[in-house]
Amino acid sequence: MKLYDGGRAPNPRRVRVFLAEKGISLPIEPVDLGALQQKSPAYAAVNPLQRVPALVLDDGTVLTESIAICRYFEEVQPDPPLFGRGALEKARIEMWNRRLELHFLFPVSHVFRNTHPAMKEMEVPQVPEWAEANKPRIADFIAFLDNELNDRPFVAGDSYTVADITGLVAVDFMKPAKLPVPDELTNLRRWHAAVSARPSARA
Ligand SMILES: N[C@@H](CCC(=O)N[C@@H](CS)C(=O)NCC(=O)O)C(=O)O
Repeated sequence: MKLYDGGRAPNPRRVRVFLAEKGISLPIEPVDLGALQQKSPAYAAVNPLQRVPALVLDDGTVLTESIAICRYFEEVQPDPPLFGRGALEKARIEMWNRRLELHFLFPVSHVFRNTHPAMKEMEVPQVPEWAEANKPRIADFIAFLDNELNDRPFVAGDSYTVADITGLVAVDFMKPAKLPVPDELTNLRRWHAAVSARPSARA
């Protein structure tokens, strides 16, 4: 088994944090996105979509999509349960993870990819107007999230879940995207400090 990783890029980091929370370690093969190694014929043979992460199982099966990879490991090693247990809890965690992906991580990624000079060869064409269009959506969503975090310690409830991982990675990715986290979002800041203090956040 081998995990193709992408260093500081947010989606591979989601998988690394997830694995750290599970206490799972496996061989990691770095893919140098800065050198566009994801577009090399060797890596394109692994993932024709030329994106990381990708997990290759011992029988040669390739899994891509961060959450699909996380779900695989959740089934292989259910503890701690990061996608929840029982119908309602699983649905609530899925809801929050999707909300954070669609309304937070992906928009932050659009801002970064469409404005940062280092992304010129990956995001073709870069559309700065699309970055601008996403900025107020991000601001609205983090204000909403801040309000939600008023009455619970974690995004989806009382326990740390995959939704917190998506949120942690999204907040951290705001920095290179040059997006501010307003001081007044005190619940968001408290939650971010707590999830950042977990050893898994260093993954
Ligand atoms: N939906 C995919 C997204 C994968 C993705 O976009 N990965 C980025 C790094 S965060 C990438 O490989 N970018 C390379 C490129 O755009 O050429 C997932 O969740 O894993």
